[in-house]
Parts: sequence; structure tokens; C-alpha cells
Amino acid sequence: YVIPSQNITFDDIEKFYTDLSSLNYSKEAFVPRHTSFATNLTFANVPYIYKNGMWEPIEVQSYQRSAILVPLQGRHYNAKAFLLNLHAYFRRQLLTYAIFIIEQTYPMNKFNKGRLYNTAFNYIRQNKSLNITCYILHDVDLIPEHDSNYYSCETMNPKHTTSRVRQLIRGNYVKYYEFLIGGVLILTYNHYEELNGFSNLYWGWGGEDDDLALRFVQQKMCVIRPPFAVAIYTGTFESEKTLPHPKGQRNNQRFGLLLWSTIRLKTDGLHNIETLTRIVEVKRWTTFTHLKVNVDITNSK
Ligand code: NGS
Repeated sequence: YVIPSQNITFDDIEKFYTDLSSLNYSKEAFVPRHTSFATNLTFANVPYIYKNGMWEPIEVQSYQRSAILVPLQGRHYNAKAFLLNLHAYFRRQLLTYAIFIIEQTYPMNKFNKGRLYNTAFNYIRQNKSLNITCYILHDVDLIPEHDSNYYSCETMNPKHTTSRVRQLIRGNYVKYYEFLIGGVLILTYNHYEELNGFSNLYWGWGGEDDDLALRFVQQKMCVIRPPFAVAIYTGTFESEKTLPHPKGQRNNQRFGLLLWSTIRLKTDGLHNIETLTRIVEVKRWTTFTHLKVNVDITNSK
């Protein structure tokens, strides 16, 4: 695990992953500041290539093609720490993958994570040449600590891989409630469609993931989890001054929305996402695709 220096750029990361021979460069750019973590990024002993929008191991065939969906608003430093660490992680697991940073650019005040996920899912499924079979929904501030926490889709059930999160400031692990599916959730195309994705109605922090968990119950879907020993993450943070894992602006309406969640499954979700949001920019890097999204087209010009 490495904590990048504060002034790292997306270009630095791009260069690091496309030019692995420049070891000196990497030493300069990535200064590890937390001694209890390994100080080097290590890769599997398999070279990788970037081909048709995906990263693929050479001479190894992955049986799934995965898209990693990472919602964002501001917090670019978190996105850089994420890219830097997670590319190495995915490569050690020999995944065939593409990362999508889904950034909300309008409105600026309230975050709507459900709409961002639905928008990205809809975009990726229309991009048929990528042929994505596995969707990994990932918080930007979570870095997996254990290489045996496999980022694979199970065809029967969605998988929740975040049971414990280590917070750097307090140093201890936070264990979550049994019902939680937020953090990192890995599911197939069919699962996402059956659930009609996320509700589009949650503005601000909290609840949209619990709403999805209620959809699981309604669709008789069960979540599976890797062993407790490996389902460990580190929560990263924007700067050392802020609290780890910031909760942002809480949504005061979330409990009211949860109460009526089940009657909305068919009408509120992936099916009507095109009437609510618009992708305003697609920027293709080799290390990720950056989608900028207006999540409220009815209230913008
Ligand atoms: C619950 C929230 C979830 C959230 C979880 C963990 O209380 O949306 O905490 O949050 N549910 C409601 O507010 C109804 S965390 O500490 O990881 O930021 O995912």
C-alpha cells in the first residue's frame, strides 16, 4: 500500500503504469508515509498490456471481463491514491479490467451515488465491444489489504467484500453491520438488471446502499462474503487534516425513503436513468476512463 505525495497528477500515474521500467521515477513520485504498510507496489510476474480499452495479462486468459465503477465528487487525491494502488492489486489477481471514474460535475452540492452508478452501468453496457461481464462497485476511499480477497463475480450471488475497514488515524478496524453491502460490491450484469440498479432518489450521504440491500431481499438475492480474515480494507483520506472516510453531507430523508423502498423497485432505477442524467464528457486515459456526469438534467440549463 502506498500513499502518494499530495501533488501527484493523473499524468504521473499514467506514466508509472505505462513505463514500469522507470524505477527512479516511481521512487520520487510515491513517497510512502505510513510505515506499517509495505512500501513497494508489487506486480504479479506477468506483463500487462492495454488493449481495446481494457488491461489484460499477456498469455493468460481471464475468465471474466471486469469494469470497476468508482463514483466521485471532488476528492481527486483519493482517486489518484486509488488508481495507484488498485492497478497493482488487480494485476496481482490477473484480472482483465477497466476502471471508470464517474465524477459528478452537476449539481455541486449534493452527491447522488445511485445515479452515478446507474449512469455508468448504462454507458458500459452500451459499449458492447468491451464485453464486460462483471461489475465491481467500489468506494474511492477503500484500498483492499489482502490479495486473497478475490475480485471475481459469482454468478449465483452478488459478493460484498468489505467486512472490516482500518482507519489510519484511529488505527483500528471498524466492523460493520450484517446488512451492509456498501463499500465494495461485485455483481454480474444480470444481477444489476434484475435489481433495476440503484434508486435514483438518494441525495447526500447514506442509505442508497441499504436501499439496494432491500432490493436484494425483494428479488430473493443473497449476498455472499469472503472469509473475515481477508475482507480487510484501509480507508484512505483526502489530506492528513481531514477525518478518514468522510461522511459528507448526510441525507436527512434517507430513513423515510428506505421505508418505501420495495414499492419503487420497478419504477425507480436503471430503467429511467436516461431521463435524469447526462454524461457531459468522456475522457479516455489508459489508466482509467473519466466520465463526467450531470446527475440532474431537469434542473440544469
Ligand atoms: C450506514 C448508512 C450506509 C453506509 C454505512 C457505512 O449508517 O449508507 O452506514 O458508512 N446507512 C444509512 O445511513 C441509512 S461508512 O461508515 O462506511 O461511511 O454505507
